[in-house]
Amino acid sequence: MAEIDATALGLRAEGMIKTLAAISAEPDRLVRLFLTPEHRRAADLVAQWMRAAGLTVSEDALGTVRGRVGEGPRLLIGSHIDTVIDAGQYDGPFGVIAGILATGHFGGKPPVPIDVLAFGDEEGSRFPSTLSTSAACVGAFEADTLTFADRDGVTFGDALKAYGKNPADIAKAAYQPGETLGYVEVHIEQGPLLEVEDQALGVVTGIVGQSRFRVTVTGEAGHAGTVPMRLRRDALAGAAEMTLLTERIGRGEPDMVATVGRLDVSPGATNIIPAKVVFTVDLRCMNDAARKAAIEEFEREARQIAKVRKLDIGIEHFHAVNAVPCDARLQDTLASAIGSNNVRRLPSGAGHDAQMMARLCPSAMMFVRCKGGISHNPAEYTSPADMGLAIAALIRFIERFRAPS
Ligand code: HGY
Ligand code: MN
Ligand code: MN
Repeated sequence: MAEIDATALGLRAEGMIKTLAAISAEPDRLVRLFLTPEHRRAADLVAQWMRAAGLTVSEDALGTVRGRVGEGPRLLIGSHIDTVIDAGQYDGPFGVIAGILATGHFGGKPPVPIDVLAFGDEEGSRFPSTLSTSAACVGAFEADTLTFADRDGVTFGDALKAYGKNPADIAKAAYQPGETLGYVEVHIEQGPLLEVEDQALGVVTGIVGQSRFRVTVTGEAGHAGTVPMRLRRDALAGAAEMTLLTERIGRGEPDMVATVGRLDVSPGATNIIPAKVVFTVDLRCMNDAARKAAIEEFEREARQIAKVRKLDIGIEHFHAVNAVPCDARLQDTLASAIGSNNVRRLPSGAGHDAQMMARLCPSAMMFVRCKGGISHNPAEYTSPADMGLAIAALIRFIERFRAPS
């Protein structure tokens, strides 16, 4: 087996991260959304890297780039190349780059057939969908997703056709039973634990369940100077109270988080009482029952706030995924590949394609330390040394990987 030069691998990964990060819709911040020209350019670059690593490249009906080596049931290694708005450079891309470099280490003859997958819609930054491309791989793509529209009113289906794909082919993207042996994803931790505990790598025990929904609050526009406070139906004041309700609910459970990440006000003028507010809620918890109870609590209390303020309220759920435990056997293989005695095992508060892939085959994740735990932020960073250790551990994982009995 060829020697593993973790330092060289980390430096190669760093160069690839920088090259990919240059592909953005905007000059001053990293924005690379699903089915955009930037996605196309990034997919072409990743395909080029896959071919250079000795992989045979294809693309499925949702644009996932697949690099294949070997025949027969296979190990899947993947992550995503789409980003959030004003993103960091490592969230997603590092997992794809690690998969390519680790698979390429075997010079076309890995001990197990492998597909490296570059998913395009993990973040859900363009359409109100998320994990749609990995959903297609597991045969769980929901057709109504094709009707979802982006901020410009372009539907998922139209964007897919403009990208050169045929929605009628989506079903063919699904791996068939028996085709896959397991899925592994390498990802930055996006949290502070590994850094605080001075661990470069960790093994993920489970991925949090999450719900995303949109709240529309409707009041009445009015003159900011002439309408007395007691006679107002101020949609933003109501939404603000609901935002604090969201925060209170998130604080209510030890491992729950709840976030209002986006809020649009109309008509949005200084001297007009806001008539309508649309905001999103992202609510997560490892305990699915607690998450569902929290949503019921939010809906009940938000409706009460609307009633008292004589506002109308609409709540539309657009994403829900249950918490997923990572496969115990693959966790152990990852821990042995990492090698140190007390490998840190930790849950993921971020969602990942691994959550969806677990519907298809045993799935696991390895985390790599990131600076300050910062992510979804251009300050996101992980060192070439840590990336090299992660890729070396992934290589040893591939060597140690055994098909489920
Ligand atoms: O939001 C998430 O958890 C992931 O980064 N998409
Ligand atoms: Mn990610
Ligand atoms: Mn992310």
